[in-house]
This record gives sequence, C-alpha cells and structure tokens, in this order.
Amino acid sequence: MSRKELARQVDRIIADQPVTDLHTHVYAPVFGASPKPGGLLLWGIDELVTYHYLVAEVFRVVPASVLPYEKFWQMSKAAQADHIWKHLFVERTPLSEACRGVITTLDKLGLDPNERTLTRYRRWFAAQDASQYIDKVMALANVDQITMTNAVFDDQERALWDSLGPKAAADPRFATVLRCDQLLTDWPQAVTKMAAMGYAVATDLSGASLNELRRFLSDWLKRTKAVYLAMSLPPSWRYPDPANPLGDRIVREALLPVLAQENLPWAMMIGSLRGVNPALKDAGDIGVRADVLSVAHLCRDFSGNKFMVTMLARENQHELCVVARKFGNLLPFGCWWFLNNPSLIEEMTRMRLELLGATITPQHSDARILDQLIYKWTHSRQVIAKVLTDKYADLKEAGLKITKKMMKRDAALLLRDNYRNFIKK
Ligand code: HDL
Ligand code: ZN
Repeated sequence: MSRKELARQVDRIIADQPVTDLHTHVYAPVFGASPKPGGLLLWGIDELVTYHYLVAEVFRVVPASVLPYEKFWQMSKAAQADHIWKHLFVERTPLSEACRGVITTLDKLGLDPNERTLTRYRRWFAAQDASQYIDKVMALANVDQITMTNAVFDDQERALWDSLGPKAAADPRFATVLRCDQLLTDWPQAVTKMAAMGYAVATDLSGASLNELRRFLSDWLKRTKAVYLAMSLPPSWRYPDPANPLGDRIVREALLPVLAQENLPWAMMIGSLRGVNPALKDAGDIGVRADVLSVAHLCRDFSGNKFMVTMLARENQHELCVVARKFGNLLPFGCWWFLNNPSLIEEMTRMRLELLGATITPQHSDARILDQLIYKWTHSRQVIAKVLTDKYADLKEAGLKITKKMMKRDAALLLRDNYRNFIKK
C-alpha cells in the first residue's frame, strides 16, 4: 500500500470515528439559547464571529487607542460581529486558527464563506431551530456527546439548576460536569456562596466545615449527575502548598475523599492567568508555565483517585507526558486554548504517542459556541490523522502488518474510549 493510500485510509477511519467531546462550554437547549437574553447555549453567526478569541484578535487590527474597549462593549452583538467580520475577514485574510475556524464552519454548513457582510448568514441561521441545529452540528462534527461545563458558583447557572431541577441534566446529547474553581482560587467567595446555599462551611474550616464541604460536593455531584469535577487553576497553584495549608486540607480532606468515594475524576486545567488585560473580559487571560510536580504529588499520594490533566503552557507538555508514564491514574487530555492550533496539536500529539502510545485523549474542543464543534473537530482530526499515518508508516517500515481493524481500534481509543473508560464509575 502506498503512503498516499495509507493516509487516505487513516483520514477516513479518523473521520468516521465518533468523538466524545470531554470539555466544552456548550449548553443543552433547556438552559436557554441565544439570542434569548440569559440563554447559555450560544450559537449562530453573531456568536461565532464575536468569540472571545476573535475579540482579542480584532483589537490587534483596530487598537483600543482607535476604538476604546468600553465603546466596543457598548456596541450591539451584531455591530461587534460586523466590526470583526470587516477587519479580520474582509479587509484582511482570515489566517488565524480562530478566523479559519469560522470559514471552515460556514463551508461545512454549505454556506459560501466569501460574503462581504453577515446579512445572508444571519438570514440562514434565523431559519434554524436551536435543538434541531444541535443534531445537525453533532452529525457534521461526528460528536456523540457534548460535555458541558456547569459552574456551580455562577449565580445565573445555579438559578437555572434550581428552577429546572432534573430536567437540566436530562438531554442525552449532553454530559454534565461540576466546575468549581473557586474552592481553590477564591475560597472566601466559595464559602459565602455555600453558606447561602445552606452549607455551614467556615473560611477557617472550623466546626463541621469539612463535613459540610463534603456534603456540598456530594450533593452537587449527584444533582448534576456530573461525570467528573473540573477546576481551572492558576500557574501559581501548588500541591502541597506550605503557603496555603487550607487549600491542601480542602483537597486532602474533602475533594479527593468525595471523588474517590464516587469514583469520579478530578479534571485539572492548569496554567490560566485570568484578567491580564481585564478590559478584554473573557479575552483577557493568558497562559503561563505551571508546576507539573504538583500533579505528580497528587497522583502518587492519592492512588485511589483519578486525575484528568491539561496544561496551558507549551513548556509543560513534555513534563506532563513523562509524569503520565509514571501514573496510570493520570489521563493527559486535549490541546487547550492557546495550544489548540494545528502546529501545536501536531507537536503535542506526536510527543504523546511517542511517550504514551494510544493511552491518552489527544483533544477536546473547548467550544464555547455550538457551531465551533464543526471546525474544532474538522481541524483536529486532520492533524491527529496526519500524526497517526506517520506512526503507522514507521511501523510498516519495520515490518509490522497494520490492519484496518488496528487503526479503527486506535481511533476509538483516542477519540472516545480512553476517556469513557477513564470516567467509568
Ligand atoms: O477555563 C476554561 O475552561 C477555559 O477553556 C476558558 O473557558 C477559556 O476562556 C476558553 O474558552 N478557552 O478555550
Ligand atoms: Zn474551557
């Protein structure tokens, strides 16, 4: 078989393998859909074009000295989208990954990506029904389940959980996740919110605080039917941290015992430094090198717990692979945020396969807007297939017989089964 034929076969097998998307910010329609005010499910051309990645990029073309941040934020969503489309897609070539993603999405939806205004796209999206459109997007992206990010300390979302009840976790197309960064990044705020929910937790962990914190975690893991517990942690986070004994106790005496009892993973997303340019709002964060040794300490000291870890700094990726070689209770996943670009997905996927074989989950979409599933998975599948083709070619060169059955098994492990097996209770 020629190299070209091998590549064609791998591309097909990767394209045909359904993905379970383990981390997104996409919501089931029961949480309300844009443009309904307060709707958490974002979709359609105006949301696509005002994705916070593109907001950051348009301020490089039209700087705040020309269009002040506050003026931009006062513009309507449509006016913001028109501004971004003009400057990033019409007057300049949409070369960046976030720009190319919009072009790929429009193309896969059967729309002409060469429009000079958003008018025709708006008309097309206005004719779509949100829930049916979810099925269309999932089919185009070949995603069998979308994993939400359910932020328990977000008052707006928690109010929806209170009003929706079990309906909030009832859409089989979506899995739920308990997201609670503040337990480790803003403990006082977390205590205030838990107290308001009726959990007698004190900031100094006195009295029945630990029992109450465990009760809070158990209650919300059960209520949301969470498949894992997630936190995004800053580059300064350490475990153990002599400077933060309280944080160590929260991890050791509440978080990990509850997760071990429920046999649920802790997904740690490490290295995000929030609000470096606060005027950009969601677009104002950066990624900074974090501490992989803290991950190793947790995997070693809590062998009964499962850890899913993704790190934001390119510099942390090799170290994380090496630590994962030492701990089978660690699942490295995804090319997160500023790493979700073809050049870095390729570098990381090669590194991971060479150090860990097909025991990792190479990608998640992190989609914030439903339609993004189409481009994020189209682009990632292309890169993952390219790397696998090289690996299979190397093995064939050494005389190994590579069968379609083997390639299909590997594709299933990488795109779905490693993750699904890891979260199995
Ligand atoms: O904290 C996170 O889950 C990050 O993914 C942030 O939401 C970030 O803003 C993002 O959307 N990255 O893709
Ligand atoms: Zn995210």
